[in-house]
Parts: sequence; structure tokens; C-alpha cells
Amino acid sequence: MTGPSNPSLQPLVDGNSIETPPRIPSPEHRFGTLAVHSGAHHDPSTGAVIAPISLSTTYAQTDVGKPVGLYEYTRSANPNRDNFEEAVAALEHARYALAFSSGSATTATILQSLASGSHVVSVSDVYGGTHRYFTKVASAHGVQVTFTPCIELHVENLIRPNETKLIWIESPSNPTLGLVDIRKVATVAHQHGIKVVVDNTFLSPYIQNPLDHGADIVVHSVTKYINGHSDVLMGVAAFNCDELKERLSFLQNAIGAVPSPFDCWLAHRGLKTLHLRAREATKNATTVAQTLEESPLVISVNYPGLKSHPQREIAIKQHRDGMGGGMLSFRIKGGKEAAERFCRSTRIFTLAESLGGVESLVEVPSSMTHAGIPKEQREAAGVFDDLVRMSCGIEDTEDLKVDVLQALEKSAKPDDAAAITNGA
Ligand code: P1T
Repeated sequence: MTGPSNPSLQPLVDGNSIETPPRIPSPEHRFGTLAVHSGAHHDPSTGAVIAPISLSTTYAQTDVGKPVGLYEYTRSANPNRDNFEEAVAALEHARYALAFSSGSATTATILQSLASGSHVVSVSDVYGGTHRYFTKVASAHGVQVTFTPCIELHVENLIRPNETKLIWIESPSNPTLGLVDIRKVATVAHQHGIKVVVDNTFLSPYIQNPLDHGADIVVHSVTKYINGHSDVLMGVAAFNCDELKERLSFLQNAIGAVPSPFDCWLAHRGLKTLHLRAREATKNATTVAQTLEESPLVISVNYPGLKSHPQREIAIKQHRDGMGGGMLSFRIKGGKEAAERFCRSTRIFTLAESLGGVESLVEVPSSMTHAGIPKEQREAAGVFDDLVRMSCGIEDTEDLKVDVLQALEKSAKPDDAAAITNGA
């Protein structure tokens, strides 16, 4: 080929730089197109289709206070972070997105934006680290959090006039996969001038867009589905309001919990295949959930894609095509010991914390991700010692099903475990 066929690659030479005409995407494009092209600008000086990683921490200035381009210092802004933020904003139907060094740093920065004396209402079943921040760190800054297991029913009564500033929702929740009707809660919250945050980590923007259901801020642990390859720790918040943009970008810079350019570049690369991974993970989780539900060794299965899920109607209303996502949890017969035996017995599912990667993972929340929550509170939220959580990756469905069936069989045989611990 002698020249570029894509008009976006036609070089329009202007001095030493190359300008490219406006490219796709625009908001009328669908998810896959937006995922591949949003924030994916061709390099203006070389035409490189994939943006270079801008590792420089500082940017030259032509005169005092006159930077050459848009950038001054990497904590304040960086080209790779800008590209990633632009892509997430497009996928979450938001005007703005801000990236942070972890999902937890995102939570912390949002909570830091509240004045001392503020009050937050949160769903009870949240990620253990979020619970830890709410109960052990926010309180030290004069921010009180009240937890409720049925936020749609109780939110009105829990709102404290002039004090409640934020409602915190995780839907689906970690690890019991409880769902919240975001519109219902947002309608009550907005009548009182309160903002609603939804942690959308478990579904990813491919399956759910909380801003479309009335939320004011959507947050993600990018570490999970958005990056999708278990090799980046990062977080992001997306929203539409100018006032939030001003406040949160001030705190992003002032607190400085920002991701590295390399991590932004990797997470942006991961995001380009999110739709493909989310579909495969959902397909696998659906089969695994059905397999578990049919087993006499299982007490109950939590998966929003199953008809038996108590809030299936919410999944149909809020999730793309009623998809259940890649996460599920189940209670196994035989208590904590059986749960641990199951996790030790899987061959494809790796026993590890985290979720949302291409590889399948399994864990026991009561002893791992949610161990820091006092037992009574944990159990009130449905996190019993016999609960096993599974993150279905994108391996072949049949292999995952066979793995689950053989691990279930082993979990029912206590003698095998005794033999292993005795070194047999
Ligand atoms: O790990 P980090 O990127 O800081 O994200 C924190 C976080 C926030 N929200 C939800 C719903 C999460 O699941 C997490 C992290 N969760 C795990 C590490 C886990 O295994 O559940």
C-alpha cells in the first residue's frame, strides 16, 4: 500500500507537526466502537496509532508559566491519564472521568470531599476495604456512615436533615451480589439534595451505566474488569456535574493519589476489549451458577443472571440485556471447612483475592476479602463462613464447569483434606 486509506491518517503537515482531522467516535457509536476508539488519539507528531507512554514527570516551558503544550507536571495531568479518562467518560455516558491510584483511593478522595460533620448512608454489603475506610478512616475525619441492608426501604428514614450528603451503593454488592434499584434511591436522595455514588466494579460499564439510572457519580476499581488482566491497580470516578469536576480534580491533584502513565496506558489497552471479556465472563458465570444451583452439595447461589435471584427484576431493568456479569457467590454444605476444601480443590480457578481478570479466581470472603468486618455485621449482610465467591474469567465454559463439579465432589469428602494436612 502506498498511502493511508483511512482519512484520519492523512498527514496535514503544519511546520513539524502533523494534524489529523476529527476521528470517530462520537456518542452515537456503540459500546465496542467507543471502547476501541475513545481517547485513542493518533500521535500528532508521528502518526503512531497507539499513543506513546509519556513517562516524563515534568514538561518544558517556553517562558515562566508558559508550558509548551497542555502539560506542566504529571501529578496534575498527563497525556496517558487524559486518554484513559476520556475513554471511561465515553463508556459511562459521563462528561468527566478522573483516574486514581486504586479503587480505594477513589473512595477515599470522594469521602475527603465531604466537610467534617457530614453523614453518609451506605448499603451494608460493600467491599471489605470500603467498609474499613468508612468505619475506621472517614470517622476520624468527622464523617459518619450508617449502613443499611435494605436501602430502598430505609433511605428516607436514615437521611439526617442538613447532615446527610452522600448515599453509597454497590450494585451488585461484594460478595453477596445484592442489587439496588438505583433510580428509586436517587429519586429520594435528590429530593433532599443528596448525591448518589454507585460502585459499578462488579459489572463494568459494558453491563451497567449507573448515571443513566440517576446516580451522580459512578466509581470503579479499574483493577478489575476495566483493566481486566490482573496487572494494574487503579480506580476511576465518572460524573456529569461541573461542580464535582472542580472539587474532585482539585483533590486528585492536592491529595495526589494518581496512577502512573504506564498503568493508565495498560488500563486503556485493557478497556478496548472490555465488551468481549464481559460477554465471555457472563456466559461462563451463567453456566457455573446453573451447575452450582443443580448440585445437592450447594445451599444457595447468588447470581443476578439466574431466575432465582431475588432481585432479578432489577437486573432486567438496569443491566444490558439482563446480563448477570462474571461474579457469583454460593453457600456450600459442610460449613467453613467445605468452603475451604472447595477452594483448595479447583484446578482452573486460582485461590486468590481480586476479580474481573481474564483468569478465573475463587476465594472465601469471610477469611479473605471481608475478614476485617466483625462477624455479626458480616453475617447480617449474608457473608457466612460457608460462602464461596467466584470470579469467572474467559476460559472455555466446559472446562470451568468440569472444574467446579470435581471441586464440589472433593469438598464433600473431609477425609481427603485431613490426608492433605497430614502430609499424605
Ligand atoms: O483494590 P482497589 O483497586 O483499591 O479497589 C477497591 C475495591 C472497590 N470496590 C469494589 C467493589 C471492590 O471489589 C474493590 C476491591 N476488591 C477486591 C480486591 C476483592 O477481592 O474483592
